[in-house]
Amino acid sequence: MSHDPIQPTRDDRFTFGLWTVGNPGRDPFGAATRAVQDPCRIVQKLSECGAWGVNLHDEDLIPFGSSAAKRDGIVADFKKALDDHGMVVPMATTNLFSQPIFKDGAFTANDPKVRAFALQKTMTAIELGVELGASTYVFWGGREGTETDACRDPQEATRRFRHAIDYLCEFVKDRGYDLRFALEAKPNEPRGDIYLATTGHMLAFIATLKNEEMVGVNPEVAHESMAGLSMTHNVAQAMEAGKLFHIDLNGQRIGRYDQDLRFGSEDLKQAFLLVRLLEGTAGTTPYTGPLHFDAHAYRTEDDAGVWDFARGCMRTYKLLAERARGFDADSEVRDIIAAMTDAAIDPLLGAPYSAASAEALRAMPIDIDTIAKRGLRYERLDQLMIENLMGAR
Ligand code: GLT
Ligand code: MN
Ligand code: MN
Repeated sequence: MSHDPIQPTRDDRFTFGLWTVGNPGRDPFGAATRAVQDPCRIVQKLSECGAWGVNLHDEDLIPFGSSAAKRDGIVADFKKALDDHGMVVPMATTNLFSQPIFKDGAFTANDPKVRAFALQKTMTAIELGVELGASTYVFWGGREGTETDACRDPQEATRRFRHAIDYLCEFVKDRGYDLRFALEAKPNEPRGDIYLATTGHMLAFIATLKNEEMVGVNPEVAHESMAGLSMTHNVAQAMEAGKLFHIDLNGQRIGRYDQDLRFGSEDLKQAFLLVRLLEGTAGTTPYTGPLHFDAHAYRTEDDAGVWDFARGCMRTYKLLAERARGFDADSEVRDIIAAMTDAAIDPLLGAPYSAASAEALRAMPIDIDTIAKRGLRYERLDQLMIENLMGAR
């Protein structure tokens, strides 16, 4: 059999949530089109497809309200499946949105009993995640929002959310767990408006936490795109701040509901630029954490289509990584980018402020007319990217 260079392997660090490939195709307008799958079978199938790991919410594995004995049995079977199929659980999270008690939010709900229950549920779910080996814990506050802002002061919501994250950081420290938190933003859906709507909001919020170093972000392509923003810019800001703890890869068209489509199936150019950034093919520091696909197969698919979908996410990522390496090795691309450097001025701009450096900078002659007239060749650069993407280079 010939070697397939885009066949996913464990070394690629690809992961899927149980809820992603396990999505039965239910939507607000229609019932499930696929059977609910056993989590152990998902582990086996993902392993066969070449994934490295599987992520979960507490309720993806343990049905809400299960007895302690039932829970322990499920966990034992799941651990065995992980071992049998060489799979890991790098990330875990809490379902704080499905149960009706969370209709007004979880950590930000007005009823203190709901907030207390959200903390109880999360502490139990953190124990489960740690037991399964997770080192990242995601917080996606899908219900932390409003339809009517008359119900609470949004400033109070921020304070409540901060209290919950501060409290849970202390819980993790108290237990001595090796666990970091990753906050995931979304602008709306299922609530009319969700607090801390984008990754940028999350980064600003994290700077106000007591254990700031334990908390980073989990940006999702679909969620940043729903807000009309550039996923690549937002991920880059998180990387530059040392805060990209996790990532949710999928596909989305701007202006729609949260589509969670197969990675790279929409806006191929943005997907390419994102992979280029994550892989650091332009010479920047790469992201080395899990590459998680938070997406699901079209509702039209049967079981076979689900695994086509999963393989598609991983194969597209690998193809884009290969394309990005080719693009950044292309001498014409390198020449266009290198033309922006200036050996005389770069060292001066790189130096910290001093009275002497400021004087040197201010004395530097700059021919503004020539610079303003010069074409930057970005049209050619973008065309090179498109031709590279289309396999013409
Ligand atoms: C839910 C949501 C995702 C989050 C998951 C983690 S659950 O499917 O749509 O974006 O990442 O809670
Ligand atoms: Mn989504
Ligand atoms: Mn997500």
